Order: sequence, then C-alpha cells, then structure tokens
Amino acid sequence: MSRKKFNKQRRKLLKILGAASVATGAGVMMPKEVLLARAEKKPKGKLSYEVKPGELDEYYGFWSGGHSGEIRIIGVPSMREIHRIPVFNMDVGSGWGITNESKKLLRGKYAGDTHHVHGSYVNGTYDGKWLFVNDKLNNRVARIRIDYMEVDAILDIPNIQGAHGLFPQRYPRTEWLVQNAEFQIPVPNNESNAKAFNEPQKYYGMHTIIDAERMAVVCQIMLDENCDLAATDYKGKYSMCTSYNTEKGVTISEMLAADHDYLIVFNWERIRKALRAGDYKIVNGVKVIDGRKGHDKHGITLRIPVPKNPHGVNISPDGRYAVCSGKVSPTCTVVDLELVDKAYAGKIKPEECIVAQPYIGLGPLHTTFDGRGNAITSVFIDSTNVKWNIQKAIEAEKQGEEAKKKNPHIIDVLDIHYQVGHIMASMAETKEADGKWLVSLNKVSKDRFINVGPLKPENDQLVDISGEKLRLVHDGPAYIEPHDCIIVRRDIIEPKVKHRYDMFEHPLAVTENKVERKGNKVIIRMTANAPVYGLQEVKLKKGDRVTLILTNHDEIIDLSNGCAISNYNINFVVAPFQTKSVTFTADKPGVFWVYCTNFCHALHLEMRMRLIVEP
Ligand code: K7E
Ligand code: CA
Repeated sequence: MSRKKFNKQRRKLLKILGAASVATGAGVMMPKEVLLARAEKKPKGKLSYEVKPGELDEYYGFWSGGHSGEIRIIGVPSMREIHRIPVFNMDVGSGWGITNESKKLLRGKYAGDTHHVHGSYVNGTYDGKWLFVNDKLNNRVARIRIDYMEVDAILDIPNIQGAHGLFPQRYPRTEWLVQNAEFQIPVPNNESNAKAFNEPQKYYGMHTIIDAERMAVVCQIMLDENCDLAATDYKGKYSMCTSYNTEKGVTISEMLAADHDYLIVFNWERIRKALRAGDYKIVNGVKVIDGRKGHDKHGITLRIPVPKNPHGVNISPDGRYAVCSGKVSPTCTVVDLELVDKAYAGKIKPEECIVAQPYIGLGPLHTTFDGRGNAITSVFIDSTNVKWNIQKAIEAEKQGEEAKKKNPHIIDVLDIHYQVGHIMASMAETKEADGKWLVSLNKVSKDRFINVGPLKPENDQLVDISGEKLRLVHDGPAYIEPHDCIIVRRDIIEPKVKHRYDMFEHPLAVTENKVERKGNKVIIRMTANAPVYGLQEVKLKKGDRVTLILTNHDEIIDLSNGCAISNYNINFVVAPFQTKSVTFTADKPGVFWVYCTNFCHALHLEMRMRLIVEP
C-alpha cells in the first residue's frame, strides 16, 4: 500500500477513536520537534544483528502467540523462530492435546488467546525458573517450566472474563502473580444471579492474586472498574492495573464517555491484612475482597485519574516510575511510586502522584525502557516508536506549559511498518534493562513481505537502541498473532534448560516392555530406542480400552521418537527419557501399524510395530 493510502486509513482510524478531540487538547498535527526528529535519522547505534551459521543468539525471546494459543521462542537478534511451546492449543506435531498428560492439564479446552508472557523473578530480574502466560479466551493462567520448556500447570480462574494483564511479583521473588479481568461481569455469573444479567451496573472487574508455587487463587479484589494491563513494582509492595471502562459501559461510546479513567494501585500489605481479618466473601470457591470505592474497608486501592481510556502500564527499571500509555490521549502519564507511598499514607491526593504527562504521539499503547533513563513508547495510530527521556519530561512539567510545548523530552521518532501494539526492549522488564535491542510487534505488515493471500503476516521489527537514535534493522514476519514478548539474556536461561528428561519424574516411566490385561482394559508398556520399539506386535480385541505408555530410552541429544497409530488419530513425540501415554478404544478391527514419525535413525522407516485388533 502507498503511504498516501495508508495515511488515509490512519485518518479514518483517528475518526473512529475520536483521538483528535481528547482531554489533553493536543491536535492531530505533529509538533515541529517530532517532525524534525524524524527528518535527521543518522543511526549511531551499531550493533550487529547478523548471527552467522553455527553462531548462537544472545537473547531468548519469549513471544505470546495471541489467538494461536501458544508461546514461541525467537532468537534475538537473529529473529529466527527456534521453538514453539504449545499451551492453550492443540499441537499435533508434539501430541499436545492428544496425550493423557496434556489432556489432564487442558481439561477439554483446546482454544486459547495468549496475551502476556512473563518470567519468574528473584530480586527484580529473571531467575530462569518459570514462564507464565494468560488465556484471555477461557480465563486461564499457564505456568511453563523453563528446564523442559513445557507447561506444568494450568489454573482456571473463576469470577472473571477477559483475563488480560498478567504480571509476576518482582521482589523479593515471585510468590504472587496478578491477573486482571478486562470484561466486567456479574459475580457470580450464573443462574443464581440472573437478575444482574441485564443490569450492567452490577457487573464487576477483578484483580486476581495467584500463588505462583501452588498455582491457586489467593484472592480477588472486586472493582466497579475493569482491569486492563497489569504491572508490579520492584519492592513487592504494589501491583496495579489500568482501567478504561470506569464508566461501566457496555457500548464503545459509553466506555469513552468520561474524561478520565484510572490507574488503580493495589497495596499488598493491606490485601494481606484484609485476608487475615477475614474481610472477604467466598464466591465460586475463592476469596473475594470488596475493593469498590466506598466499600474498600482496608484502603487497598488507590485510584489515580489518567486521561480517558489508557492502555499499558510499565515500570521503569529503576523501580521509580509507572508509565501509563494514553491510547486515546496522545500522552503518557508518569506516576512517581514514592509519591504513591505518600498518597496511601493520606498525605497527598492520588492525582498528586503524577509527575509528568508528556506528549508522545497518536495512540500510545505500551512503553519499554533502555535502562539509561529513556522510555520508548509504541504509538499505534502514528505507526511509530517514540524514544523520550523521563527526567526531561518531569522537568518540563515543573516548568509549565510553555516548556512542555517544546517537547524537550523527545529524542527520536522511528517510523515502523505498521500499527504497533506491544514494544519490548532487551531485559526491559527487569532492573537489568540493557538498552541493546527492541522489538516492535506490529499488527499490520501490508506490503513488507511477499503476498501470501488475504491473511497477511504480522511484522515483528528489530530495532537497535544502543545509540541515540532508534535504528530499524530487520523485518520479521509472524503468524497469528504475537501480542507481547520478553527478551531475556541467554546466560539466565540456557544453563537451566535440560537436554533430556529426568526419566523417573514420570510415575509411569517404562523400563520393561509388557502388555497387561484386566477384562477389556489393556495397558501396553513400551520403550522406544531408535530404530526399535520394545514390542513388535500387540493383540487386542475389538472394544478394548487401551492405554499405551511409551518411554524413550535414547539418551542422545536430539533423538526424539514419534508414535503414530494408523487410522486411530493418535500422534505424539517423546524426547530423550520422556514418557507419554495415550488412551483410546480399539473400535476398528484390522491390522494397524504403529510407526515412528520423528526421523530418528537410518532405519527410521523400519521403526514400527503392529496392533492387531481381532473382531
Ligand atoms: Cu496491548 Cu492484550 Cu497486551 Cu495486545 S494488549 S497490543
Ligand atoms: Ca473510559
């Protein structure tokens, strides 16, 4: 698409969002400074993004796969897709959703919508133990063990819909996670509460606290407002959420009615106090604390007014500031967390926690950091990444409107292609933000790749942020639909990742090949050791309920075996020392070859055995 056409579309979008007439009064015109910053684009950052054959990436990128329901591992800076972790989806290659082990975790739900992937923390940086990811579709949170890069727990969260912002505790370690509910709903949302269905005033949002170790709900804070994006501070004191529907609207115009919405902060000490005092109701088996204005007995919540319909909230790596991206407002709001302490102590008003509200561009969504005092914000409507200095924004705010108009905080504006959602710099959600790479997760690629049909890929662009200017270095196509990512230094992750399973962690690990029968229940215990299965044939009777347990005994790195049962719709792989099981009914008489699907040996094709199902 031409730039002209693109601009036309942009204007259309503006109209829909009504962004030209937002609370702060900034117009559609770009300030001169911004345009100037665009004109002189001499790259100073000079990082090499080339990863030559045989070389390894410096970072693990963990990408949420959006409505593909999965997580992807992307090498940064090469932007090569290295691996996928199936989570809330079915993955017929690995057998996720087919094996008994995965079915037990998925409990019949094979569709998902992953939004936010985050790692577990110790002292404000990643410890390489777990990843967490949410499912907006079915309101779940999954935990991934980094040593196996595999899901080990999935938690269903009651009383919420639109599970959106997710963030782990950063300090002193991840004991709690917070999970926001973007959609307000009746609580409970079932026939016992049917009279609330048609009364949106009786719909509520929730900020759910999860125990990361037990993967269980600790409690929920119920609000009138909705809870969109989430963050935790670097002191273990607060979590927070942005709320764009403080109006309790059910239509888009209702949700845009108020001039201001909120950044809502939650005080963890006071949450613990409410729990100790027993000030909660049990709803659907979990403790629900009333955090509504006027009902918040323990003063858990602090509502900081921000311009209407904000989106992301991100904490600067020094732990001092929360940056709330405006979405409908062309600004970011900078909140000083030290002032939040004072506001909770009743010494200042919530709005006095705001230390700056700099102009950024049209449609700021998410903010990331370079660890050198600068923020980089994704700007959706303008299709830019805007680099700005936090202290300069605060100084200008102090000096007043005249100083602000000059936008002294803006350092560079980079055009991206196109319509960026999330943005993330290397290690930026930790105190070790290193300001080297940034990924701009653009929703729209238009003309950037060869045409593959009406459903275009997205465009994950790699930006060198090591210099003063932002330098675009790589376009990376991505399938549906990367939402967010984190970029983690290799030395944190790589030593934790195992090459083979601990065989006896699986209680059913097979060491002896045998078939056991009890009535029509048959258990086949079998080993795989390329290029042979431990059994050559198994005789079954039509109607048998069969469980096949397979353990891979090959300890050689990379020697995974497949197991496919012809015409029985079963297919999975076992990695070195891994055990998986499947259960099925032998309902079709005949001879059925079981074969290895995962190329394992020169005699891979001969790696097969027979199931003989007698009529
Ligand atoms: Cu901005 Cu789900 Cu993180 Cu997407 S949300 S953009
Ligand atoms: Ca609103």
